[in-house]
Amino acid sequence: MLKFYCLPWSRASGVFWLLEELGRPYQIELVDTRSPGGVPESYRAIQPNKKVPAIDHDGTVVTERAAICIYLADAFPEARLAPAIGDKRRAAYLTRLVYCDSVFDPAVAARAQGLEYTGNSFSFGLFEDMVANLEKLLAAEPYAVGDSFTAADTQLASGIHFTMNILNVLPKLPVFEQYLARATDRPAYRSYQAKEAELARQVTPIQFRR
Ligand SMILES: N[C@@H](CCC(=O)N[C@@H](CS)C(=O)NCC(=O)O)C(=O)O
Repeated sequence: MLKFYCLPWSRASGVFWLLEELGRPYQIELVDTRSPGGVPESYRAIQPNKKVPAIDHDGTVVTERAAICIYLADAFPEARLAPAIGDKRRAAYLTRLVYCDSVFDPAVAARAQGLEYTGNSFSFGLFEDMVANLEKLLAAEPYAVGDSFTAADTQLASGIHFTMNILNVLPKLPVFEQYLARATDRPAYRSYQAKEAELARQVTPIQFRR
């Protein structure tokens, strides 16, 4: 049994998309982190910071988006969403998948909050360096890792989509728009979107800061 602890339109979205890509049955557990009452303390036993996403695979709990994606893509190799150990592309795959959480997300969050800092003040470095890196990468390769779609793309494309089209923090560069068009033109993306929109009706609506 695969259980997915999630909240629609949140940092759980990339994992939601990945689960649809896997094509395996899974059960959704809604965790309404936006509810005025907050998340029950009991959820800390699953996710120590009471955040989403988390998964429980046959009793094994995995938290942190990058770890969840690496775990799932390796656990279900038939979905062909990760280069196998020993494959030369594995290094770039891990680097780019983890980059989404360790550099991209915090650099965008810092920019959104108007934080002023120098490149060596935080491990994620400067927003401009992150944008330049992704622009160069996606101009050179159609996907996060070469010619094929991997679990790194569910993270990178969902992050780019949310921060560029919804938060309006990431610049709308043609290379990002073209990448999004390519990466999201997939049946699993469409089914994930439909399911997420349906679930969004059952939880506290998302509010954006102006
Ligand atoms: N480091 C976690 C962060 C996940 C995260 O920030 N989740 C947000 C979703 S937008 C959350 O649960 N926020 C609710 C809260 O902080 O109370 C990961 O990468 O999995």
